[in-house]
Amino acid sequence: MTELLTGAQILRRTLVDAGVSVMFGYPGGAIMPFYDALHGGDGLRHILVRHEQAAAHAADGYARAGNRVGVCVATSGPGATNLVTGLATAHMGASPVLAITGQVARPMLGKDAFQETDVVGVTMPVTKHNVLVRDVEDLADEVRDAMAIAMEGRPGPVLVDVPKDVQNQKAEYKEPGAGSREQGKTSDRRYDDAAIQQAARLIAEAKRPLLMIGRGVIVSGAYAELRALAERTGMPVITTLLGISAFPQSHELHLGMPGMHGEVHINKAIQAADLLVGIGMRFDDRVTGNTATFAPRAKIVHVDIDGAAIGRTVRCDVALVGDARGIVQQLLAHVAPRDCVPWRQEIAALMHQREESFAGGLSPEVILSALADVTGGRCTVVSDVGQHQMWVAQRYPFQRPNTHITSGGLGAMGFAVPAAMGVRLARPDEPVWAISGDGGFQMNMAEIATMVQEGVEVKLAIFNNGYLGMVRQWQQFFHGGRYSNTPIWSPDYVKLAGAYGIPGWRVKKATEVTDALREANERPGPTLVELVIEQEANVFPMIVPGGSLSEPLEAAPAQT
Ligand SMILES: Cc1ncc(C[n+]2csc(CCOP(=O)(O)OP(=O)(O)O)c2C)c(N)n1
Repeated sequence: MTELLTGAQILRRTLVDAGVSVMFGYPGGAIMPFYDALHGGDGLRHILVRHEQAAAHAADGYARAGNRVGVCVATSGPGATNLVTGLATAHMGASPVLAITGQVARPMLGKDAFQETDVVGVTMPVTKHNVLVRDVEDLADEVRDAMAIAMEGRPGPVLVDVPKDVQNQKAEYKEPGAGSREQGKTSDRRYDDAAIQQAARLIAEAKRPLLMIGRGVIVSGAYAELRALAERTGMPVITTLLGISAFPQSHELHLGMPGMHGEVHINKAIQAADLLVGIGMRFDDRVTGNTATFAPRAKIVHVDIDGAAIGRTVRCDVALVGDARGIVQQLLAHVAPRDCVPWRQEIAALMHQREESFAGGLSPEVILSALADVTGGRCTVVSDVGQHQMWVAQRYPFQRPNTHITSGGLGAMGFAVPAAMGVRLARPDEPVWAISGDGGFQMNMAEIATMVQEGVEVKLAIFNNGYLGMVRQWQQFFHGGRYSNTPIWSPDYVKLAGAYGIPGWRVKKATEVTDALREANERPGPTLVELVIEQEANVFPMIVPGGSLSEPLEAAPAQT
């Protein structure tokens, strides 16, 4: 006789059979049958976070670091709505997250029942797919389909909403059938040959070509292919914020980050280029500045798995829709060896030393080079949102693939601390550093308790400038220096660490940085380092929002 399981037990079995071993969540009334099914079992570890937003960010970090589905769980109503920022972050960051939410029982649906929120409605614009499961017979296949959708094409978040009575209904558990969607990439596919040849011709003819690569290269694992393409053609490589660590930073062809906080010679190169080959990136406004003046001399070849991204913000001369790895492989067969030495020399001549605004104090440069030294580059850096995020992107010498993780698309403050927990669980063998500002850190610092309770070893660094720094910088530059609600008080972070029972250090001088970071890196368990930096330091260079890449600011503009 086949054994009948409850919906909750089926949900658990489905996840385990799909290879899920860790998930992040928070219980509540409408999801209690599922939590009951988790009790005492093994093979599926549940990390109890302190806020559902953290569960979604942690699942996102896990997904990005592990290139697989990250799972988060919440109850109905407030539990589910607390996931929204995390889902939106995963949506913009192309990260495969599965959210499972409890829902009120079917007879209560639509009756404004206690903790009833139409979460399918609320999350529709921030998920790739979402579904309310009304019949336990469909539950396992809905979860499997959702997981496959999360991974296929441009990855993204999905949500499965399960009414409480469906969790209690009984049904037979059906093993994954032949009918369910296939997971996996399609790198043996053939792409549009004519477009590939046209792209190869443009690459051969261009005098000033540039490769611009984004997170799509990381998602498709196209590191070797990209490197081969760059080395065969001599094209300099620009990595977008989300493309950082898709190409070794120290490689002679690597230039750095473009756009709003890109180095001047990089943006000037874009403006002088006669060909841009964009791969796995979406030409967003932080990259292009004013699109009317962006790369005025360049033909654009755009490779992306998301057809909707092509032609959306900038013109496109050759469109290639598909997996970056497969397309670059195919392109390599048509690209003849060349070098771009005169062009590279031209770019090198545009480089100049920038005056730093750090008058002997603790500079991000000193901090980030010390971190690279003490970790020997063997770590993943998860950054939050703000000035510190830009300093990390500009200065940390990322060498290994997918070792830089940040909320680049949504720009959600509070991301780094919980996301780093997910990264660490996906990468238990290497240090994971969460770098936050004093503002973003205070958004999700409650997760230190999760780290302690669950033994998740995250290293926490706080760049404390006493301000919501990036907003203060904009107020200084564009709002007459009126610092409206950007000074921000912090608790004593060393005492805070003590309250959670973890070691903490406060660093004020450049000479103390290396020792503190080394100790924090080497001590087992979570550790915290507060770095007291100059309060009004600014991120340079800067393109004024909506301005042209040709007009960088390298010092604060005159007050308006
Ligand atoms: C959730 C959220 N709220 C508001 C913002 C707007 N914002 C962008 S950067 C920033 C300041 C960040 O301050 P802090 O965390 O101290 O980092 P810093 O810029 O000083 O390095 C703010 C408020 C945001 N990105 N995310």
